[in-house]
Amino acid sequence: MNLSVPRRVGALAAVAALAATALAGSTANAAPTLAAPDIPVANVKQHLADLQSIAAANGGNRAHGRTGYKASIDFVKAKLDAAGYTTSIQQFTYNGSTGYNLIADWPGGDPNQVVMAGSHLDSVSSGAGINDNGSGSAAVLETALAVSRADLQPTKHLRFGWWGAEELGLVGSKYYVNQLPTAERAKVSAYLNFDMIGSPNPGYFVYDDDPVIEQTFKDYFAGLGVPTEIETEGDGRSDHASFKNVGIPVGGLFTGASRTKTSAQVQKWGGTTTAFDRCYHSSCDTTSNINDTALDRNSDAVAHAIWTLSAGSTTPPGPVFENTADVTVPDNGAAVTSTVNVTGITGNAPSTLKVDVDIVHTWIGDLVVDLVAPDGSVYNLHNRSGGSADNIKQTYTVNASSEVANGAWKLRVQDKATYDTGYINGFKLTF
Ligand code: DTR
Ligand code: CA
Ligand code: ZN
Ligand code: ZN
Repeated sequence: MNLSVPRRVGALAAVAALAATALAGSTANAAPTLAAPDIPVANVKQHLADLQSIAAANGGNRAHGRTGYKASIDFVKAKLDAAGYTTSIQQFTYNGSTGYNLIADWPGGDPNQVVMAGSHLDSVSSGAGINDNGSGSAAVLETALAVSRADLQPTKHLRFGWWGAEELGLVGSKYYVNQLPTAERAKVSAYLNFDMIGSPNPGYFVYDDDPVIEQTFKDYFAGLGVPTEIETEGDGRSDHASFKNVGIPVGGLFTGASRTKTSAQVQKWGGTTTAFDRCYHSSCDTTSNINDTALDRNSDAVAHAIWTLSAGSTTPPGPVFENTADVTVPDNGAAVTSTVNVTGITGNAPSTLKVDVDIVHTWIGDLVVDLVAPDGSVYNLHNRSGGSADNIKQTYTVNASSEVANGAWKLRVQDKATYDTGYINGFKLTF
């Protein structure tokens, strides 16, 4: 749950006021950015079908050094050329074979502020690589085509990349970054990476790297009411590492590979306590190895991030106040609190106050979690839901526009049932 509705006296009146305020707030405070169009998931799936056909016609895969990879590059390039992009193919050699990166620039925008999105186009040799990583490649391609259809004229310059030989060690993206002059690297304000975003048993993971990029994705999923988690094993695991290693701000999305989805994650996202993608690096990674909802949501999130981050008028997140002290929650006992003292903010809190909650506790169905404003107003965030799931690590968006911002804000946690214990690990407000 990402939008909390205050459980205050006169809830119906409050909800009505909330709805009115939220709409007014969203109109009044919206950053002047164009909304991204919906990305038709049918188009993305058609690209995946085409990539699978390419694999079938080229020995069953699209791996580095094989004919299926070059055919994939030519397929993507042709669509971008037809859509008005300035494309180039960068060759490199690895393991005695020629590799290829495809770069596509959308004409216009400030060349000194480049927003990049990329994905690796190669598969492993055992199969067609439709989730890994046809999914990322197809979503980035369709977003680039949507930019063309809209004839978007963003403030910043847009560049897209499809990388070779990622499966052999991020080879293509490393080559691209290494070849990029230092002065050109400095112009890249963001690199967004999409590697496996349609897993059949999906999770919704956001890379925990650049905070503005991370928040951009989190906001999108919060708007869908889809909870997200931080991608904990992402560092070094895909092409964003090549960019991060030279200081370029990075972010991205991921729906999971061979790791097993936990019961808590099943409660959150549905699915089963099995691998996020049981066909990871296997011959069964075909067009039937895709969850359409995940592919659709993530494709739309790609477009949202491209439109938002290239507009140049994104309102950066406001000040952050955090308390990371551990506070033990007594078993079936009195409520405890973690407090942040907010200072230096004029006026009221925003209608989209971000509340990051981190509670380590087994059986979260025991818990009632509230945000308590400085004047004592209570905003319920969690009320005994979640059953046997463990831990609450989530960002809630609270309409706190009726609250004065400065003062002592408290996260209040009470364990209302015996057995199962835990503690508040952290509490953060972003204004
Ligand atoms: N190494 C990627 C798959 C992968 C595994 N963990 C992550 C985390 C974030 C992005 C991608 C991945 C591959 O096999 O292509
Ligand atoms: Ca869509
Ligand atoms: Zn892979
Ligand atoms: Zn991959």
